[in-house]
Amino acid sequence: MAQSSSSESLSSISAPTRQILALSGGVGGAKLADGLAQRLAPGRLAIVCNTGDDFEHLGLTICPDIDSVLYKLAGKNDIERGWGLAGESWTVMGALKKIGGEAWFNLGDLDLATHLHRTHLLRQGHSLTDVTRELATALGIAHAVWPMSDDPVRTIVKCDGGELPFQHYFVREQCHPAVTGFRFDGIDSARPHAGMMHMLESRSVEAIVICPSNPFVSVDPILNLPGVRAALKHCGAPIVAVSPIVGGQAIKGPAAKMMRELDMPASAEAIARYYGDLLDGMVIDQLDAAQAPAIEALGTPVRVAQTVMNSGEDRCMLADIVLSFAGSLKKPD
Ligand code: FO1
Repeated sequence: MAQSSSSESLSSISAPTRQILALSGGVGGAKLADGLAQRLAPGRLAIVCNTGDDFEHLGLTICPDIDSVLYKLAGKNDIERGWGLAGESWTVMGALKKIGGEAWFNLGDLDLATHLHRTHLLRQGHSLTDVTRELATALGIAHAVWPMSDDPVRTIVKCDGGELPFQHYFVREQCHPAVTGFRFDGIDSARPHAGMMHMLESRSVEAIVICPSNPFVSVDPILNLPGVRAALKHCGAPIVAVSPIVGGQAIKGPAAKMMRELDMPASAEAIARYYGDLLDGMVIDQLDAAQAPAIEALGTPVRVAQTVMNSGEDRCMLADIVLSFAGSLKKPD
């Protein structure tokens, strides 16, 4: 027995497993997060989710970007809609509408269980991290899925006509208003997720993957948390972003429209410029291969690949490409 315990103790002091940190928001983020989760064992991957889209609605705390990752990794997400659960029904929403309740934000009957349980646990004082872990475990997910912070951060979209909370812009107004900028309420006092900061500060992170998510409303809320940019800069691991813009379009969501409204070309090159020297590499789609030289001229190495993910195989292929690209960019220790 002693022997096994000493050998166990020996193995336990071996070099800590270096992890991949994925920053995710929206549908595109969840897809690549799923590909990475298929390829990496639970101890090798941590997925940090944007919580700027979260909001209190009908007395419930709604966390769309966390749920997109949870449902995707559990294989229960609705492919068509890109959010929510497959096999959903809308009985409660129909009844709510009949009695004059707010029905602009569609909460499916199955999805409501998530919001009811999460809200109940949060009201009991559990952290969003613990609640997310409980939901992940219940969904059979072993990978670490973390909120970017346990403190509330709320994305406010500045438009010509004033400011809108994110879901009002995205769902109620269907992204029609022209954007002029963004604000993240609560971000100055929000503490970045402790697990993420530990990975970055202990240099136990092997690479950081910025998933193909909207840079303004899915990635910036994470990057702008106090101390995150500095921790990323000094963590010694390569940072690779996958362009969310393919052929001048966002695969899903308002990223391209927002870029045009912010006087930026809706291009992979403009995304590279936007992230600037934060990136050690960028993966762009084959459709945008002609932009590779201009991006490399910025000092950002490029890998051209199929970044559009329409299947589990696509998600794993892109994950493989991103991981091998990051490995080739390893920074000198
Ligand atoms: N998006 C919509 O376009 N319409 C909806 O009614 C809607 C409801 C909804 C409910 C729960 C949830 O987790 C997500 C939901 N989404 C809806 C998507 C959500 O607005 C976006 O996924 C993110 O906030 C942006 O990626």
